[in-house]
Amino acid sequence: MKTWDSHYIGGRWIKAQAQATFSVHDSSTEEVFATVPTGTAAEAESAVRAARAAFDGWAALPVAERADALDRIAAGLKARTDELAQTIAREVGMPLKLARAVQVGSPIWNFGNFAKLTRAFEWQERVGHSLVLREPVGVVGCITPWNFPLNQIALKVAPALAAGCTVVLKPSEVAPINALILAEVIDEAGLPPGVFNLVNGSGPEVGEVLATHPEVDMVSFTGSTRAGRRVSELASQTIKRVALELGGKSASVVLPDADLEAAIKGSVSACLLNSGQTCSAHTRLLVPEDRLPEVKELLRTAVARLPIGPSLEEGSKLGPLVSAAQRDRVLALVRQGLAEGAELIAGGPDAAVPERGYFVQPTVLRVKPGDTLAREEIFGPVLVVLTYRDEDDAARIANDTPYGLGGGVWSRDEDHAIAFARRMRTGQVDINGAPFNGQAPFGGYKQSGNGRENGRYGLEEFLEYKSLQLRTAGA
Ligand code: TXE
Repeated sequence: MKTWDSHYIGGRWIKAQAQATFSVHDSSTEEVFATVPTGTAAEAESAVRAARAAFDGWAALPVAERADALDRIAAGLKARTDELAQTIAREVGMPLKLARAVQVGSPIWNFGNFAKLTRAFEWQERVGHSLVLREPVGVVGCITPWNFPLNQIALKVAPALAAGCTVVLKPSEVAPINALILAEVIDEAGLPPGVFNLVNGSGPEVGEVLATHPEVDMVSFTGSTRAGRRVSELASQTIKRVALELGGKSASVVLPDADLEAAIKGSVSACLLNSGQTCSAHTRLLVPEDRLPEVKELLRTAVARLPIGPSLEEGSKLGPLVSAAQRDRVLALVRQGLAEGAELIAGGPDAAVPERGYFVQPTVLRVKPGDTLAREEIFGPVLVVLTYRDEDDAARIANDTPYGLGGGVWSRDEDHAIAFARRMRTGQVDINGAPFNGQAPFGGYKQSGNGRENGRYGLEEFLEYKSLQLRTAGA
């Protein structure tokens, strides 16, 4: 077991004040494999001061130097790919091979991509007699969750640093080790002291300092709607900028002219990636009423192709959930749904699972609009099926949720699918299972959040506009 006892503040590893620690569990074995310190409000304060002190210098650096620093971080992460993949597979439970590609490959790519985007970015433009400048927003507090822990950090820290902001990161207390490895990589990359700071700790203790502190200009949060609402309320006192990436209840809509087999297979994968612990997972499947019997058969076949197992075992397609609390929450919701009359199609809360590890069998249920399971984010390997009469009905059901993060549309006619996608009140729609695009904006409508991450859109989140009015009009 590894004991981490320090925070990274002002370019140095500073021994934690408190004795208390968070235990980090291997979600496949339930064993504690590391501990991290629980940071204090004073430590969060000191990290904010360090970030503030470093801001002017970092913001004034030539863009190319900041971009080079991001490239060094990408290279440092790449060199530690095996260790990071093992760590995240144990923390989160995602099968190792997939964790290597998704949980480690994506953050490396994102650090490199933000380096490129920064070099190519138009930092100023003429508008009539004005010169419009883009400048960093200032000190940024980043609060991140456990489901894609390093990538969610990368999507904030990389563009913030690229923009010229300085950062205080508070990662999830459930999956914090990958962030400590990142801090070691950043330390080796030789950034000026205070540009990047890491304080582990709880949301209420460390996170809330970042949300309230007057010297923090922006807070970028990913996590639950509950915590996001709290962060927003606290941040409003100092009118700081708030970016929120929250929950979802995204619909995969199978139109009547879709290739049904491909649509069901693709929808099941888009729901169950990371055992359903993905904010943009397609967790509601909408199918034409008269196709339901075929759909049920196809669903059973698709789910049977995804055996659960320990994350470090070859052959596991789905791992456990991240924690006992998360497993219990998911099982309780499914039981509530069954008590309300949901029909079980596959899996279920009583299906056999390995003795050790926070496992839940992938579960498919038929529900009706308005049911708890049709509306609440479950955040586990649970797909609910809803039927529709016609496309107006499908559009109404697809939009009948407080969220609007992801979604999918399936049709043999791409124009038909695009026309339907335009009716969906959501930030991303995958047509016929098309893959994720790291350059395209990612973020939510409605209660799924505010702001966008990924690519150029993600970089612009961390920038202010400044207009200079000139006498030399049009020059
Ligand atoms: O998230 P929390 P939890 C959803 C999903 C899941 C549920 C609970 O439905 O089942 O949330 O997960 C920090 N001030 N998502 O409880 O608590 C916290 O320390 C400041 C969706 O683990 O929101 C952590 O760093 N910060 C989601 C981060 O918020 C606070 C990913 C997320 O933890 C805080 C994760 C506070 N008062 C969960 N309270 C997604 N959108 O991908 C907590 N935090």
